[in-house]
Parts: sequence; C-alpha cells; structure tokens
Amino acid sequence: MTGITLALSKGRIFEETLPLLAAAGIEPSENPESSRKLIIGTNRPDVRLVIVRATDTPTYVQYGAADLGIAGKDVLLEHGGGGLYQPLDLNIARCRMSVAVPAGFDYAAAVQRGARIRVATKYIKTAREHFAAKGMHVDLIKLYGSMELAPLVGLADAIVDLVSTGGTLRANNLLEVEEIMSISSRLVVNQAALKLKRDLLQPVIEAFAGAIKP
Ligand code: PRT
Ligand code: MG
Repeated sequence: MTGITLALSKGRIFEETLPLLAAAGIEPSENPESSRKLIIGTNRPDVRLVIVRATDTPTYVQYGAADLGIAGKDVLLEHGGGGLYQPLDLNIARCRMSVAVPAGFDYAAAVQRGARIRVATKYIKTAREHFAAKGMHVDLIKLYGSMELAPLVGLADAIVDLVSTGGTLRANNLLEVEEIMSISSRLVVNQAALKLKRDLLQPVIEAFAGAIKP
C-alpha cells in the first residue's frame, strides 16, 4: 500500500473521529455502521480506513497492517504499547476506569481489614497494578464483557470497568467506589511507517492536533 491505512473501531470512536478526519480533509465513503465492509475508502485515493474491534486496533498498527489508528487508553494499557508511537491524546471517547461494588458491599471496610476480594474485569493488567499499588490482595477474574453482571450473580465482589454517565452501574444497583484513572482515546502510529511515510502521515497528525477540542 503506497497510501496510508487508518484503523478505527465502529461506534463511539468512529463517530468522534469524523470531525478530526474532516479537519485532515478526509471523508469516509461509507458508514461502517450500515455497511458490512471492513475496508472503507475515502474521498482521498491515498487514504483508506480499516474497521477493527476496539481491542485489536493497537495490534494492527503494531504490525504495520495499519499505519495509524485510534485507541482508548484502557486498550493501550492492556496492549502494552510496544512498537507504537503515541503522539496525541485526542480527548475523544472520554470516560473513567473505576472500581464498582454492589450496594450492600462495604468496600472501604474490606480495604481497611486487608480482605482478599474477587474482582471481575476485562482490564487485568491495569487492575493488577492498581490493587498492587494499594497493597491489596485480589483474585482477578478475566471477563470479555458485561462485567456489571458478575457481582450480581456471585462471580465477584467487585468489578473494574469503564464508566461514563454512570447509568449502567445505577441500572444494576452498583456503586462506583474508586476512580482508577480518566480515559480518552489516543492516536497511535506505527514507528516504521512514521519514518517511511512521513510525507503522508505528518500532515494528518498535524491536522488532528489542530482539531483537538479541550
Ligand atoms: O463493544 P465491543 O465489545 O466491540 O468493544 P469495546 O466495548 O471495547 O468498544 P467500544 O466501541 O464500546 O468502546 C471503545 C472505547 O471507547 C473504549 O476502549 C473506551 O476507551 C471508550 N469508552 C468511552 C467507553 C465508554 N466511554 C463506555 N462507557 N467504552 C465502554 N463504555 C461502556 C462501559 O464498559 C460500560 O459497560 O459503557 C458502559 C458504561 O457507560 P455508562 O454511560 O452507562 O456509564
Ligand atoms: Mg462496547
């Protein structure tokens, strides 16, 4: 591919990336929500988009299957970031990563007495580091989705998950008891591509940088 390939996930990242693409003069020729195509052209013959699962974006960019991509900090921390240049925090798809427990569970008391608790999460690495830094002993249970269910059916005492409005926690009678970090999406660029395709990539990176909303 002589042009550039940008990896994006459907949903909120795609939606919130559209204004950044527009600032770089890039307009997708199809909407991935309605199209089943995984490779989408743009108004620019030298720019194409590949539609991947959010958690797979860093992998496509790391191996150079995409030259650049947009991924949440949550996803990047779990991936590790190897082979990726991360020039910009785009300040999109904002949320926070938090610990939540069922309304009846006294998290503060459990922390206080050094209880060993079971925590279900998709974010094993980040959760491990968080609880280790607090000196807490936890058994981590890896899940791939619907973390909110785990404490309701006795799979775990607590969860580590992303929260934005808090509506999902409220609907499931869970309380946010600790914020671990704030999350937003970053631009990631393949390090080799940055050198080999600098003339094509640099203007896109600069246009994105100029379009970031505070
Ligand atoms: O959905 P899929 O399984 O394909 O993958 P994904 O969930 O990883 O992707 P997607 O598109 O849902 O999220 C992509 C990125 O958006 C994530 O990696 C985050 O960086 C970011 N983001 C921002 C969020 C949220 N806000 C968010 N609220 N990702 C997920 N959520 C979920 C959260 O996990 C919880 O289930 O929304 C629910 C909570 O939302 P509220 O508004 O009810 O608090
Ligand atoms: Mg999702």
